Amino acid sequence: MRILILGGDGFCGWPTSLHLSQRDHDVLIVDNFARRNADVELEASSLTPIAPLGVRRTAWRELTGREIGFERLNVAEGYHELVDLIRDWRPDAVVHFAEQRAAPYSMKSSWHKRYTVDNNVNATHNLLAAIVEAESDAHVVHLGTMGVYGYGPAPGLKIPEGYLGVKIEADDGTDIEQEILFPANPGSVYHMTKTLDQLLFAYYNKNDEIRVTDLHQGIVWGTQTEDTRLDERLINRFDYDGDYGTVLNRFLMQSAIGYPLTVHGSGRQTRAFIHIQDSVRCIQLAVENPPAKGERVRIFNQMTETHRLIDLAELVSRLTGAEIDFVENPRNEAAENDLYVENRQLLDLGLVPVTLEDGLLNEVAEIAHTYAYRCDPEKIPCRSYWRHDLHERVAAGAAVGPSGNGGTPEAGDVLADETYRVSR
Ligand code: USQ
Repeated sequence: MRILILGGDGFCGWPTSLHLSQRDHDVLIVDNFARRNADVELEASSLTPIAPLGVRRTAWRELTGREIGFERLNVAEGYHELVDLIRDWRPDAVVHFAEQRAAPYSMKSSWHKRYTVDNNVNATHNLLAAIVEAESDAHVVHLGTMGVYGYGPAPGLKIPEGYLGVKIEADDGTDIEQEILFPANPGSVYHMTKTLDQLLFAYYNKNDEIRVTDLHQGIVWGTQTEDTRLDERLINRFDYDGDYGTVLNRFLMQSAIGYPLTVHGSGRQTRAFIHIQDSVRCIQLAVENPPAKGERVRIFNQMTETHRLIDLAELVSRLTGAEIDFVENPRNEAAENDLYVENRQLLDLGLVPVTLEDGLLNEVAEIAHTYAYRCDPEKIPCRSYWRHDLHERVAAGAAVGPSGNGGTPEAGDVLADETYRVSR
């Protein structure tokens, strides 16, 4: 198949590009280096030394003889270039990762909120409109998030794969049965953009019969896949900073440098997880098993296990001897929740998950310890606050960071929109 990978230089996009290329698909990456530019803005960088995209592609060609193409394009802004690309290159599938993906980044200031909405919603809508205009039959495979369901559904309810069966009582007393999109309940501006994406997909699927698979992915952990491991020039990124680092990878890195594990609030929040190797395999399964023309948007829950954060912290602590630090939660989220998730469809397509129990120690040894010397502990505290009152308390000098390791944020951390209007 000919596969366009929008956002193919990022944490999920790069290993997906390699995995699909390895399976003899013809891969073309589209990227505007927004993720690398965010590192420049945040003065943070991947724990692992990521090579420039040109070096990555050359290394892949030298090792495997396979070519991965590249087009530099901002999908949210370069609509006409995108139409031309789809018309000329004629992809069978488009994998869409070209969105700002960090919840804390999306909540840093009103500039970041507006950037996340503009970028994500326009990127998705431009793609759908471009497929129609280019008269393409490409299957869209989108990286959505488990966060569209929210973390407060009724205890005991198993979250279905996208659609909820409902019964409504009509005026004449009869029952009307329907399947509707599971009610959206986003927990950040970033997560909200993914719920908006769902409506765009539903509309274009109904009106133009665009074939869409929306993958509601949990929190990805791990760094390397069998392909990125082949050569250090192919290594995948590993984010540990307070904006882009996700919880389990942060705990692994923190344990490697002797930094107390930063558990937000009670630690009784339950979240869904998946290893990066399983993530790329799920995308391959979705690409190779497209929905039929006219079929409604297909939704898979792309996760393999659920855990409470405190249980993860205790597991990492048992394996490594790390201390646990309960820090005041910078987010506005439920202190505690249950999470039961249906994920049959990907298992039925043949997914055999990498479990946390099997892979965790390997990850600590292979990545966190090897590259610990590259860590800047200053970048570890989360300095993005969900609510204005917390912003103001921090501005007034209240300690909201980790109790040790100099994590107390400073007044200057509260970024006003003005700052970004001037500096951008
Ligand atoms: N958390 C901690 N300590 C930390 C960092 C985070 O306790 O040092 C907590 C957060 O408060 C939250 C949970 O861990 O309760 C998850 O936070 P996260 O940063 O690992 O994940 P999240 O912000 O939800 O976003 C990530 C990805 C996003 C993806 C999402 C899947 O950045 O792209 O969509 O995971 S999901 O969480 O299932 O919605």
